[in-house]
Amino acid sequence: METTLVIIKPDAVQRELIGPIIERFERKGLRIAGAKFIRVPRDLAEQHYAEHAGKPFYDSLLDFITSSPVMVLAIRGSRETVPIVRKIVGATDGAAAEPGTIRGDFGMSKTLNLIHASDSPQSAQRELAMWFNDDEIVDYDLADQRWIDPG
Ligand code: FUP
Repeated sequence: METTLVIIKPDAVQRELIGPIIERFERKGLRIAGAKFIRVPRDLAEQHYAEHAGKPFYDSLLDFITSSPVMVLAIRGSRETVPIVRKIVGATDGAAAEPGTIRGDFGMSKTLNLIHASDSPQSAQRELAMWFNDDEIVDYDLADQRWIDPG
């Protein structure tokens, strides 16, 4: 089992795309292991985007992610969840992202790019710990798991 962090960003919330985005993960056979709808505190945004500190887009990135509520998700699958979710999300810039991906289908901006997904298992662990307490991640089986990935 592998779990990753997804953030449905302010632009997707404002454009009422929470449902269509979550549907893509559910249809793939991934499950929601944690979910919260919050306005992002500035210090958490700084911690989350620490690797981008000093880059030209950093301040506007913080302004954007704190500008309106976000939906934070822990998404869990039987294996390779991090790369699977990154494929479903698509390339950073919506203009370049492949059709069929979330960013490719719903957006065309590099900044307002709808969604964040952890880029490695290490990042996923770090980011899940940043956004969720242990007791906010729920472990359970999907009833149809044996029809999704029997292993
Ligand atoms: P991604 O892993 O696809 O979410 O993208 P990055 O980690 O490279 O970038 C993190 C966020 O910074 C992106 F979601 C959007 C923002 N960004 C910009 O606004 N401008 C850029 O040139 C690059 C990234």
